Amino acid sequence: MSRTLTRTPAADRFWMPAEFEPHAGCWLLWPERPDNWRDGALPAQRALTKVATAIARFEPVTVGASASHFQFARRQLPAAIRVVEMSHDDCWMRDVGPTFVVNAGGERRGVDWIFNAWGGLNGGLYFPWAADDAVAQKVLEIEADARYRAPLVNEGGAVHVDGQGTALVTEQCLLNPNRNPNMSRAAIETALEHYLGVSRVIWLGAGVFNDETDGHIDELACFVAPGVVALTWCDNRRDPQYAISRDAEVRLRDARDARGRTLAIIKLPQPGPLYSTAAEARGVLASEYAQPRPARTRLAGSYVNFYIANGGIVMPLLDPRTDRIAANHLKRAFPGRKVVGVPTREILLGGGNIHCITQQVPATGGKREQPKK
Ligand code: KQY
Repeated sequence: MSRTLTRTPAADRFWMPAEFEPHAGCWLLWPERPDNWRDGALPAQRALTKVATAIARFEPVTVGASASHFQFARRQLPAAIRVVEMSHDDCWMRDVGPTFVVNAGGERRGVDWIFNAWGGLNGGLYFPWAADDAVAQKVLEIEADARYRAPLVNEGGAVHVDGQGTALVTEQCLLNPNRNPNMSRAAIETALEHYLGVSRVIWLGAGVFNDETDGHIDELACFVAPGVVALTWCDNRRDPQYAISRDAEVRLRDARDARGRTLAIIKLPQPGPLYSTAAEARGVLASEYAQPRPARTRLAGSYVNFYIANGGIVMPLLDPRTDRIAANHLKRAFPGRKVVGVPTREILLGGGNIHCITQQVPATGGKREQPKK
């Protein structure tokens, strides 16, 4: 049984490692709900199968599927991918799964954030979300990792770390009154220090334009190495993304990480701009329990939403005009890894992308260097 711990990761000298550190594997969830995914979720299931298959080239993959979808998911996914029965409200494992932490002795534990479907009854995306909120605990049971239940509404896609003491977040998301209305900026920073084991929080402003998560960092920017950040970029001054990316660039240029370093920035072009079509919108079931998905909605497409696997990068293919440019940037940023592109417009239509549907499980056993305060 997985133990629930009463202290904090920082008090126990645990911290969140960077995604580019070694993994034991990766978790995903099977997309199912017809009021978020068009055509009974079949196109999204096909896209997720391709993503899971691509990641499985590099590391072990587990997919959670509900009881009624288990057999179908099992048949669609390659045999090398483990499928386990797990109830959930949608498939955003990054946000509903645990945020793993490690210590210098190579042990691993998990942080289980309070999940409220990106805003609860004040702008959240669906109701109910209790099954989602139980996912992190179930994953930790299966991984046999001890659990910290954090007293904070948060999602894995709302935080990125360099594994050396620095976290990257957005004000739009972390300070949104629909997450932790009674916590000040300073209190949220302190909670991140306690639960991620960081000593420096770099605040960007808004997230990617029209991102329905209230501006998750994992659409806007991420660490590709200590001291190096990839940023969604837009050169068109008339596009609402222009000012957002520009502001993020200025803040990143002014920032110092936990070790006092300045940050190098890799600009990944924004795809599109991309919009949902009438045919895509028609396939989504109208429901009073989920937000509507009307046609011609601006999609929060971003190449920053890639997954870093052991020896590989699995990136979204979203626009033939920019896919290759983004892939070339990622090849240069990750010289030791193979960059694999997967068409993921069907995942984007549901509001996220490859990073949002995945959760890495850090490797155990090896010695790690504790970030200095
Ligand atoms: O950005 C993410 N980590 C998740 C996107 C969730 C979208 C919900 N429809």
